Amino acid sequence: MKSAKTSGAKAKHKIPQPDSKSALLVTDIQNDFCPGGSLGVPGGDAIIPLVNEYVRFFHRQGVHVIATRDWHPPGHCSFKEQGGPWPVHCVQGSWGGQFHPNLVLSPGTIIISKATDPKREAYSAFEGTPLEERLRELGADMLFVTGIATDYCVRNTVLDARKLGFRVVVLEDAIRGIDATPGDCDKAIREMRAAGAIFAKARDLHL
Ligand code: VGL
Ligand code: ZN
Repeated sequence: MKSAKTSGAKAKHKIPQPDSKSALLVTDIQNDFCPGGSLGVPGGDAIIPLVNEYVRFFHRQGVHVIATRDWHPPGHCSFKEQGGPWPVHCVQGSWGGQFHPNLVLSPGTIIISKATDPKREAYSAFEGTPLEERLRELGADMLFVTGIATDYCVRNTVLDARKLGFRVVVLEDAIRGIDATPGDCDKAIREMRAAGAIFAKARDLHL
């Protein structure tokens, strides 16, 4: 990133650029959320090359990189076998729970594990985790968000971040959703915008 030049075409309102008070959130890029996984999101793996670019770029800028993972114990309440809505996925220590092998995280990436309580569903990366505390320690006031799934973890994490007073930029070319009911992702995007999240693409950043 060089100096802040406003690229004429679509600078309706200025897209905030990452700085040392920003964090990049890489949400749940795990095998089970990618094609071939038990809860494979169509195109879930297709965002990985761009996510890797964002990670490299943000890391070079001194931005903190935080990777979240859905990290269920066996028998978690979100599984169908327990009466929940989902197939067994992202079980602690399993292949499906591992980050996708194509994902390249930066040295020093902070890992946040979520939904580890067998009796509680938690889509937001803030729910029952030290994420807020970590961000406050780092002095981060702005989050750039990538990952899976737009209509679950990304949505809930973004809405919580807004409630907690963080500025949020959703990197819309690096998120993918489940869309179990078609329209879920669009609805989630509307809700995130209504909550004050800004949407940006790679070309809006001075990469
Ligand atoms: C998620 C479905 C089931 C998510 C987690 O984090 O987006 N989605 N468990
Ligand atoms: Zn889950």
